Amino acid sequence: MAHQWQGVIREYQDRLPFGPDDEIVTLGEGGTPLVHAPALDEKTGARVYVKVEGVNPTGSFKDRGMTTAISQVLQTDAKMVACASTGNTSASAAAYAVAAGLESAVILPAGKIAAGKLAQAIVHGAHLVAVDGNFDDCLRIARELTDRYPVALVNSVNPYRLQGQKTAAFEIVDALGDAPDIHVLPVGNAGNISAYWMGYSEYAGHTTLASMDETALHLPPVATKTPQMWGVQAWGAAPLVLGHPVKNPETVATAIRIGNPASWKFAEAARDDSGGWIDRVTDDEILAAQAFLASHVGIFIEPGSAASIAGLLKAADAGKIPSGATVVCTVTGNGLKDTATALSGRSLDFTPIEPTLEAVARTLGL
Ligand code: AN7
Repeated sequence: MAHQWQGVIREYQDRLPFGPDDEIVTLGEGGTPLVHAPALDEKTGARVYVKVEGVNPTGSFKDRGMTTAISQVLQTDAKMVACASTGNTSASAAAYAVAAGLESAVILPAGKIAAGKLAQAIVHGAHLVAVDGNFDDCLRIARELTDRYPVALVNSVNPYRLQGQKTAAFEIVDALGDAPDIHVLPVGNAGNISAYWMGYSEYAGHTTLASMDETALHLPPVATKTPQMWGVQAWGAAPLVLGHPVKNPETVATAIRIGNPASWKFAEAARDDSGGWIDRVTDDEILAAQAFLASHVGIFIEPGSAASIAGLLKAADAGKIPSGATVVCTVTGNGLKDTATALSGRSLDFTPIEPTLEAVARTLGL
């Protein structure tokens, strides 16, 4: 029978705080590929899958949480949504606001947003505010703004965001038949690691700090276990590794350039309750991992996403990956959002040659 994927709210409605008659806003998010990556098996001795979130409608995992957050806003009087963002949240909020018939305001750290993400906010008609500060400053302002004015906050401190994002864990268990042994993902504001842990836990029949009581646990368990959660931060933006906020976070991976994560407590609980850890990787390791996935697996991801692959490879080098373990790495955003970083440091020669077969063949060394 013909079936088109209905977006995460309809696909997982019995596990989300929406009824069948509630009006919802969706762009068809979720249902993303879980790709087996033999090149990563070879590097790690495990069986490694990559959850490719860059194929979501706006090119990142944020869409899973935006369908739920914006659908909940429809139940209120708010006519405008707002968020602080390192880029992907603003792209997603702007797009889903369009679909909902709402206005959007995005508060961004000036000069630190990848070009593709900025273009998305602009073409979707967001009110753009560039602040002379970092993401943490922007989030403080977004919280104050939405406290003071009739504007709804759609950052991941809005609990509906994590509700939507937990569906990625459901999809992985549905695809593999059970939870993996290890789940690796990049950590910035720490919402996603908290959401995955919630999803895995609810599928195994228990709740977490981030669960919303009325929705969790009225269904039989689907998974027999939960994975260890391994989080990866950028070296210069690693508050959860250091155990204290970082005042001036810096990394080439602008998506995760965050010094004081909002979901700090949830992320620590995900780490500790799952028996996992949170580590950090250097910018060089991030860029090498991005290049490796592009050239050995065939998936082009943004630098922030590459933190998970870099963390996996670092753990493999340290002998931390049990042989034969099933490992899932979430790659959170599409490489096309930030081509400048992907191409920097490469020597490219685009000098045109004569328009003949001979000249082309000679150039190809054939
Ligand atoms: C590609 O868009 O915080 O730990 O404002 O864009 O849940 O914050 C983005 C974060 C990982 C980190 N990968 O996730 C924003 C924003 C990509 C991201 C993260 C982000 P969280």
